[in-house]
Order: sequence, then C-alpha cells, then structure tokens
Amino acid sequence: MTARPKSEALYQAALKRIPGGVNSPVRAFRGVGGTPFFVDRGKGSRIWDADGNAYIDYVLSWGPLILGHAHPRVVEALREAAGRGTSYGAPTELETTLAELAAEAYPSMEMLRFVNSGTEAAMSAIRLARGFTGRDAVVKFEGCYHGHADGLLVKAGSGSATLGVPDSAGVPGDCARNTVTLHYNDTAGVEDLFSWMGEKVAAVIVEPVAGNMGLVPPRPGFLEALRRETGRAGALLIFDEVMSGFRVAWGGAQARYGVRPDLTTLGKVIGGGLPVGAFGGRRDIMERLAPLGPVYQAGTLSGNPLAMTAGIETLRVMKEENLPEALEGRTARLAEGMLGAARAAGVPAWGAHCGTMFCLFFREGPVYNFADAKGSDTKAYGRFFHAMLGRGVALAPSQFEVGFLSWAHQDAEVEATLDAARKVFASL
Ligand code: KE4
Repeated sequence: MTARPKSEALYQAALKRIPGGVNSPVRAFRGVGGTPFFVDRGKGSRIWDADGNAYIDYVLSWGPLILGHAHPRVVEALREAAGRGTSYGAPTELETTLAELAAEAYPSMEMLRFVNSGTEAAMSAIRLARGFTGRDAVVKFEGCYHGHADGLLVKAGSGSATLGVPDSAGVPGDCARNTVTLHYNDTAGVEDLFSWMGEKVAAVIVEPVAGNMGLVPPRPGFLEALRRETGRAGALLIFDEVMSGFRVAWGGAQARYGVRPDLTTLGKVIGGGLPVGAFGGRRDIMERLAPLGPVYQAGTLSGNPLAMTAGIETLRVMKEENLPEALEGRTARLAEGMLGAARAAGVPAWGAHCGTMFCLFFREGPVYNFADAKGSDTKAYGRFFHAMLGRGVALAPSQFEVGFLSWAHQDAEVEATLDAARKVFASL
C-alpha cells in the first residue's frame, strides 16, 4: 500500500480526541482495512490527501458534490453570502428560493421544510406520518439506511416480522418495537404484511433506489406495490431520496419510475456540500407541522443562508448543464467498463448503475436485496479498493456503499479509472 505518513500522523492525533478518529464511522476504513487518508483539499473531480497524493474522487462527500469539489460558482456565492452573515435564526428569501427550486423538481412536495441532515429529514417525516395517521407502526427494508434516529436503527426481530429489535446499542426495545423490517424488492412480503396489519401502519419508508447496501434498483412492480398497499390501508408512503434525489434523475426516483409518494426526504445534493436536509409532501400532511399543527419539529440552523446559498447555486448550475441526465451515459460506461474488466479477469462480479450512481459487487449476480449483497467477497473488495487507491482512484471504502459521478468527471477521468481497473484486476 502507498505510504501516507502525514495521514498516519493526523490519524493518530485524531484517535486521541475523536472516537475512531472520524466523525462518521464509514470514514474509518473498517470496511476495507488500513488507515484512512486525510484530505487536504478538493477541486473538480479530484481530492489531494495530506501527503499530496491526488485521487479521482468517486465518494464526493457521499453524494452531495454533483458539481465536483469547490465549483467556482458555489465558492463565489458562498464568499459573498458569508460577508452578509452566516445565520440569523430568522426567515430569509433564500429559504423560499430553494424551496421553490426543490418543489419545481419534486411536484409531490407541495410544501417542504429544511433541516440539517438526512437523519433529521427522515426522523421528522416519520414523526409527521405518525402524527397525521395516529398510528405507530413504520415499515422499512433491510439494507436501507435512513440516518441514525433511534426508531430506524432496527433489524427484523427473530421469528415474527412485527417485532423490530434494536440494531444499535442504546436504542430502547420500545423504540424498535414499532418498526417492521421486510426484504427489499419483496413485493409478496409487502402484500402479505398489509393483508393483516395494514391498518396499523403509519408509513412505509423506502430508498426508492437503494444505495446503502451497494446499489440495488427497485425490481419492476415493487414501488408500485408500495404505493398500492399504503394507499389502500391509509398509510403514508415516504420516499427517502436523500441519496437518489437529483442523482437518479432531476426529479429523483419518483420521476424516473413514475410513483408519487406522500412524503419525500431530500439531502446531500440540495445542500451542495453544506449541511442541508429537507422533508416535504402533501399540503394536508405538512400543515400538521408546528407552528400550524400539533407535530413539533425545529432546528437552530435549519435553512441557514450559507447552506441555502450553496444549494441554490448547485441546483442552478445543474439546470444549466442538464444534470444529472447529462451524466447518465458516462456513468453507464464507467460501471459497465469496470464490470467488463472484472469478468475479463475471471473475477466474479455483478454491476449496477442508475443515473449518476454505480456499484460493483464482488459476487456472481444477481443482487436484488441485502441478503444477496451480503454474499459479496468483502475481502476482495478491500483489496480492489486499496489497489485502486494506489493508482489514484478513490472509491467508497465499503462494498455496501456506492460511487458517484460529478459534472467534473469527464471522459478522461472515466478512461483513466477503467485503465486502472483493468491493471488492478489483472494483478488481483
Ligand atoms: P445524513 O444524516 O448522513 O445526512 O443522512 C442520512 C441518510 C438518509 N437517507 C439516505 C438514503 C442516506 O444515504 C443517508 C446517508 N448516507 C450515508 C452514505 N451511505 C452517509 C455517509 C455517512 O454515514 O457518513
């Protein structure tokens, strides 16, 4: 592995004060082994680590940077906004401007509210669904991640599908009990559950294109079944588009697949690299939120002018460049090229791509749910990850994440990445 002495020293210093040396667990390289590199700066498609090594970056802060690092329009807009103050705790026009941009792309979001993370968006959407329906049960899918709110860190209880059990220490059993976990793409399982407990369900929350078990698109009929079953039972359908939003299509998975949810969560891209989440949907539901209605939700820095500015400028540039649609073909070439390189080298692999997201599973396919994904050879993925890093390509440090493209990833970056992949597969 490439020596990275400065990152090593920075890691040792971080370990003394920050658990695992990181502020989010996936960054600690536990999924691939080794020491995380520390980033010094980013520009366009590239990041540079503390030792001056350059990488073509496919993590892009886990999705937000669809324009690439430090896009001049975003940096300039932030510089100007910062000079007018960073936060007021009072409404600004910027919030309405970004809300209108988001609602234009997501017509199902008749009203929306900004928060500071995807976790907050999902947590708030679920509380709102429970307040609106007066019901407690929430259905989620194994392998989907909706942030770290207590009720969502839950796995299927042993035996009965109704009793969720905590999937993290510190989550009380009572919190988990109201969360039911089913298998992604299991339409029959959804129909069966709703046949006997549908009237108890407040909401189904789903990643309409799953990106937290690796990339697993919805099978034909799956999203339609969620829409049908929730509609019939008086439950709400929540699309968690924190990752898929503005990346699988300008209007997200709901536009790509033509299924309209009752509530949507957004994040990542709409903050343009600053902390923003949002949740929104039907006006009759959203009007139950404080200060209009009985469902409380709040946030000191929600809608702050810097985050709004970065989001507005990012969406404006995306519209001018017709993103993400303009990146779909390049993403497909990259994903299919990497799959082809693996198979040409006799490495068992299954590829997936959707919009500007892609993933390579180190196992024979197909991969339609988390059980399939877990059958991947994570050690082989780790070797691939480090070998690619050594050739200047930074992929996600986990088999169960996805890669992202940006406006700054041109054909040259794709060719360089595929050239590295061919050499790495030949050497593995
Ligand atoms: P945040 O609270 O991390 O902003 O968003 C949570 C979240 C909600 N919904 C979906 C579909 C998400 O993908 C996420 C967060 N995604 C992970 C990457 N798989 C963030 C990376 C991290 O945890 O550090």
